[in-house]
Amino acid sequence: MDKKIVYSGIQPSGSLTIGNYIGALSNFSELQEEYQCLYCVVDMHAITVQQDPAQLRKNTLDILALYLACGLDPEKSIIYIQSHVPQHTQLSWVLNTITSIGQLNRMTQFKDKAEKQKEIYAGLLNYPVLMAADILLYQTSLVPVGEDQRQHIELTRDIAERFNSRYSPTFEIPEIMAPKVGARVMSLQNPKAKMSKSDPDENGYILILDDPDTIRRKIKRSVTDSEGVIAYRDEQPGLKNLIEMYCAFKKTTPEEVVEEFKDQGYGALKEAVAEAVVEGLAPVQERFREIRGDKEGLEKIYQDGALRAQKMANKTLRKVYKKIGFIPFSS
Ligand code: AQP
Repeated sequence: MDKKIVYSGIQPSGSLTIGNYIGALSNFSELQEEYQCLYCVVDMHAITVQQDPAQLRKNTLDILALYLACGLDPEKSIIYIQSHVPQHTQLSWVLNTITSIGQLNRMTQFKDKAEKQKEIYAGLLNYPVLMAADILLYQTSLVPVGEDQRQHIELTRDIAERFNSRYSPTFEIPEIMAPKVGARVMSLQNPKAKMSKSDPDENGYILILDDPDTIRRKIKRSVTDSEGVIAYRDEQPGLKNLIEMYCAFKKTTPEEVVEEFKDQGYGALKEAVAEAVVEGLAPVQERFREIRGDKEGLEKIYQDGALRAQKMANKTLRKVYKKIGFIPFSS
């Protein structure tokens, strides 16, 4: 039997945070044995907010190198760059014609991002439709992403079901696969908002590539509360976030962390969290430096990945075009 398909992507809209790492990237490699995985750098998503071209190029290659540094194996997984596979935008156009504007307007991420823009462009509103195309093109069963993407996956399922019932079964209906711990890492400065790579306050996030002193400094400065009690509860969101970060890196549970630190102050917990993050990221950072320096090696991987992805994507796109009544064209 063919392996089930896993699909995920990360935007090169900045340098990756430990939110991206804990919520998504760190879970990718273990899926490679059981599933056929596709991991994409979604550069077309990134341009839904303005990007500096040189920075976009650098961020794209950085993410590719981070994929490999986190254990993705190009022999097992298809690793590629979204703009190298035109079928994503081709399918996205078709899906736009069966997606209601009302539904897109209700997307939380759209509302959050639109608030920060002087002018709102159509690409930002249509972002989730492109994401639906990314997923549906490959007949994906599972999408490993953070909790912030749940609404987009629900929309993807709606769109797929609409297409399937209007024409005939065409798309696999995908499911979200969010991690148990760390599905929503929060900002260190505002623990009610998610940690984001495009946060203008750099003390709000920790980058995967931050050096140890920066990591320690940011965690030391993180916002907690004045309760003075180590507990894992919603009323202490800053502390809750730190405990979850610790759990993600140390593979332990919040209850065990509370037990371990209950007689100590916030300072001791912060120090332990910082050391866990520094230690957890060190091997990834080391491998990243080696891989990022090998420009030709990276190029070979994304070229090969794009060809393999195009082949799979074309199969679905042909079916879709035929079902909606487009005249087949063979070049
Ligand atoms: N704070 C987070 N906690 C857990 N998971 C997270 N992810 C992002 N932030 C957190 C997960 O990372 C993957 C890649 O995300 P993305 O770059 O495609 O888009 P995003 O969710 O919009 O991430 P950012 O960091 O917030 O980017 P910007 O600031 O550019 O919008 C996804 O699986 C996501 O769930």
